[in-house]
Amino acid sequence: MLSPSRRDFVSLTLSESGSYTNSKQWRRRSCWRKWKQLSRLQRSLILLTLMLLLVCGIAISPSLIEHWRGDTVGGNRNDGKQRFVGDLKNEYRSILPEPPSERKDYRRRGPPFLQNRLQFKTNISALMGEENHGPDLKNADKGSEGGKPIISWRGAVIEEEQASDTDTKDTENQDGPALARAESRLEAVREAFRHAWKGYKDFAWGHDELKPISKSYGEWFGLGLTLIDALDTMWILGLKEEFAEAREWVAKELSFDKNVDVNLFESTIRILGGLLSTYHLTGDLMFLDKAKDIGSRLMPAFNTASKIPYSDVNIGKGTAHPPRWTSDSTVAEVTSIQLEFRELSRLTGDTKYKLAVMEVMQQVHKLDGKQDGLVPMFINTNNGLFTHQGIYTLGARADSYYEYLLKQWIQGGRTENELLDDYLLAVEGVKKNLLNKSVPQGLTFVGEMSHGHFSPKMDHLVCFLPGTLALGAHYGLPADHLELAKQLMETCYQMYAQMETGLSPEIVHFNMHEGSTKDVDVKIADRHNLLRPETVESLFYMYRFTQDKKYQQWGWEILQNFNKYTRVPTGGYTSINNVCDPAYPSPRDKMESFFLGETLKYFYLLFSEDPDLISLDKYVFNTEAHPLPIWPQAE
Ligand code: DMJ
Repeated sequence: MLSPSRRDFVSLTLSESGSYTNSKQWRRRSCWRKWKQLSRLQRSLILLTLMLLLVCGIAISPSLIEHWRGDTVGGNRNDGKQRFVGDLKNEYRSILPEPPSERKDYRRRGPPFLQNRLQFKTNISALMGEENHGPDLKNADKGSEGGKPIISWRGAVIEEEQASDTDTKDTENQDGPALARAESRLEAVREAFRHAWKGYKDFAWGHDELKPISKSYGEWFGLGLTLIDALDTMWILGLKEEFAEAREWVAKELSFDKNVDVNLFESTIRILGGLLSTYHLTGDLMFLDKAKDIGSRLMPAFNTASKIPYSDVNIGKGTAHPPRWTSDSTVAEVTSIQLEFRELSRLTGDTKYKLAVMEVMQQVHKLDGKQDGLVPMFINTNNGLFTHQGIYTLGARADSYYEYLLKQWIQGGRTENELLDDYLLAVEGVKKNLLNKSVPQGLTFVGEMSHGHFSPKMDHLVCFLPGTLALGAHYGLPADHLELAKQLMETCYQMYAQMETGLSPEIVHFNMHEGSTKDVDVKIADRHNLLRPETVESLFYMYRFTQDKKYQQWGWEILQNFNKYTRVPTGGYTSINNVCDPAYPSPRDKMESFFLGETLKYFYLLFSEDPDLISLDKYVFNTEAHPLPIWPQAE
C-alpha cells in the first residue's frame, strides 16, 4: 500500500502527464470515482482553488454585481400580491446609484467588455425609414451618424452627460456634431419612453397608473389614464408600434359607460385633451368619437345653481357633486377646462360645451376678491363667489388659471380682449405682490401672499410660469415678460441643481435673510419629486424662443438625473420621497400618467431642433401637454 505522500505523487503525475493508457483508463472512470480516488488534501486543494477562482471572478465583474444588486430581482412575475419583503428591499436598492467614488472605480475597473454598458450608434436611416412616422420628424432627425451615446444599465447616458458648456459651444457652429448630439438626446428620450411603456405594458396595461416597484397598478378613474395621456407623445416620438397597440386598446376596450366618479378637471385635461390632440395629429375619427363621448358625459358637472361646475362627475349615472367636505371647487380646476371644451364645440358644431366653460370665465372675470388680478384658490358652486379669500399663489389650486387666460386668447385667434386684460393684469399682480430675490445668489422667485404677509414658498408647479411668460412675449406681449421668464427659468433650474440628486422637490422655501449661505431650503414634508413636467415644459418654450443651448443642456442634466434616481430596472419610473438623499431617494412606487403625457414629451420637444415639430404658431398646448390647434382667424 502506498503511503499518503506517494499516492499524492502518483495521482498528480497521472492527471498532468500520465501515459496514454493510464489517462484513457482515467477518463473512462466516472467523475465521482475520480473524486473518491483523490486524497483529502488533494480535494481540499481543488476546492480551495475553485473558491479562489470564483471570488476573483466576482470581484472583476461589476456587471455581475450590478446584476445581483437588483437588475433581475423579482424576475418577470406579474403579480404584486405574491411579493416578499426581501424582494422589495432588493428592488428599492436596485434603483439607487452607487456612491460617486464607487462609480468612478467602476468605470476604471476591468476591460471595457466586462462593463455592462449598452453602446449604440444611432442608425439614422433606420430611424427615418422604420421608426419616425410622426408627421414632423424629417428635419429633426438629420445627420446623426456621429451619435454614440453610451448608456449605463440604468439607461443614464454616462459619457455625453459629461459634456460641459464649453463642449456645447464648440459644437454650436458645426452642424454635424450638433445634429448628432440632438439625435442622440432624442433617442435617449425615446429609450426612456420605451422603458416607461414596458413597465406599464407588463404590469398595468389598461389601468390608470403603473406601480413599478411592486409591479402592479393603481386605479383612479379606471379608464386607462396613462395609456390615453401617452397617445400623442407616442405619435410625436414616432413610436409607431407602441401607438398602434394603444390605439387598439382605445378602440376595443375603452368604455366610458361606467359607474365611476371622475374629477372634472383631471379627466378633461388628460382624457378629453389627450383624445382631441391625438385626433388632430392622426386624423383618426375614432379618437374624436371617444372625445365626444367623454365630453358629453362630463357635462352634468355644470348643473349647479351658479354654473360654476362641481369637481366630480359620475360618468355612468350622469350625476355630479362637490367633494364630501365642501361645496367649493378649486379655481384652477374650473378655469382650466376651457381649451378642451371650446375645441370640442368647434369640432362638433355643438355650442353647449363652449358656452358652459366660457360662462365660468365670464363670472370669474367679474368677481370681487382678486388682488391686482390674482385670484383666491376656491370658488363656491352655490353662490359663485370666491371663498378662503386673502391667499394668493401661482402654485397649486391657482396655477393654470393664469396659463389658460393666455392660452385661450391664443387659441381663439387673439381677439378675446377680456382674457388678455386679465392675463396682463395678473402678471403685473405677480410682479407687485409675489416676486422677490433670494440670498445669497439673488435668484428671482415667486412666493405666496397670505392675508398681507409674504411667504418665500414656491411650488415646483409654479415653474410653468417661465414658459407661459415666454409664450406671451412670442405673441407680442411686453418684452419684459421674456426677461422675467429668463430669470425664473434660472430659478427653476436651480431648484434641481441645488439638490443632492439634481431633482427638484415639490416645494422650496427661499432664504431672504442677510447672511444666508444657501438660497433654497426644503422642509422634510416637501422633499418628494413626482416626475412633474413644469420645469422641462418651460425649458422647451425658452429654447424654442431664444435658441439658447443652455436650456437644452439643463434639460439634459435633468433627464439624466431622472434616469439615475427614478428609473426602475424592470420597467417604468417612480416618484421618489427624498430628493436630498442620493444614497436612498426612497421610491414611492408610482408613475404618474403625466410623466408620459407631459414630461417625456417636453424633453423630446426641447431636444428637437425642428421648430415645426408641433409649431407654436399652429398649436397651443393644454395644461397636460396635449397640443390643440390655434383656430384660424375666422372662427
Ligand atoms: C398635470 O396634471 C398638469 O400639468 C396640471 O396642470 C398640473 N399638475 C400636473 C403636473 O404636475
